[in-house]
Amino acid sequence: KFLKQKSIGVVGVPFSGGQPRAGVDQGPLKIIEFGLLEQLKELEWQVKFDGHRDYNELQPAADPPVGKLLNARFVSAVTESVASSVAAHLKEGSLALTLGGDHSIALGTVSGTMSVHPNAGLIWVDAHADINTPESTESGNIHGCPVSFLLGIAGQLKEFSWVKPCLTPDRLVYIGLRDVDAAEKKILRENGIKAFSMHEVDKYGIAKVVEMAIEHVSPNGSRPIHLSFDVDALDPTVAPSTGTPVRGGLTFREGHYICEAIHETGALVAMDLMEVNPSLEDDQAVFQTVTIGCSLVRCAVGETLL
Ligand code: HAR
Ligand code: MN
Ligand code: MN
Ligand code: MN
Repeated sequence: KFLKQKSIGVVGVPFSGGQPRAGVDQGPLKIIEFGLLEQLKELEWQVKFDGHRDYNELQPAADPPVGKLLNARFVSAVTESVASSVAAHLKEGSLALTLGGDHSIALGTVSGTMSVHPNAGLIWVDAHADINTPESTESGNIHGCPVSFLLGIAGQLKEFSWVKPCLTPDRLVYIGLRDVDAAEKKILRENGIKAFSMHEVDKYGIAKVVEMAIEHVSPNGSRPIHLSFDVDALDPTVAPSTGTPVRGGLTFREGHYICEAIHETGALVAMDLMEVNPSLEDDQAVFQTVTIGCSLVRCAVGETLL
């Protein structure tokens, strides 16, 4: 519907500067090593991948905290570059798939999507709301903040002068939340942002939740959809290798169902797969996490059970 061809542009972002745990930068390399690109080709997608860019060349010589924010200049430079990579794929009419890396990268991916599809809806699947502002963040980790920047409720920082508020609260919906800071709850409430926490998943079931989520951001697939999937939305028993696991998450099937249902809208234009950290937990856990990451992507682009 919004794509010109059955083609996927893959953006690998080996970057961890939005949070303190090393290893999440190895996520994209591992995911591709596990064969994701071949799997996509088997699903009859044309795949464009130019190799992993070395984002370390964008690291500034000095990057002292900006207020509480850590690595602000580095995050800004990387996400600006990611935004243009995503936009380039979308302009060609391809689906943009971004592999993280930490979730600060979504500041770039969503900005890129909105620059090409200004009315796109954003479905944010995560244990966390990632909507802290530079003022409200307690950790200073920018992976907890990208949504506030996108909404323009963060206040302009000169280090992020390239960022344009490109998202409105009515085009944003969350699924999977269960670890939301008090300040974030206030932001969600004050901006009337639709959020389906694990409580709603329990209450209505995943099928109803996804239906309501899609209806909110893209009724009948009428608006392009950007899916930003943080693997920590999944329960740590199914996706253990991630930096901030939280108990009580989505099951294996619930995670896949979200991707399958979004595929069925025919409106998906961009997807992020974020926060896979192959240096956490044992080999078996890493295998499980990377494998599920690959299968979530496949379902989002049309793999079916039958
Ligand atoms: N809310 C906390 C903070 O702002 C924790 C943030 C998130 N961790 C993530 N993002 N993995 O989804 O620091
Ligand atoms: Mn996140
Ligand atoms: Mn998270
Ligand atoms: Mn927390």
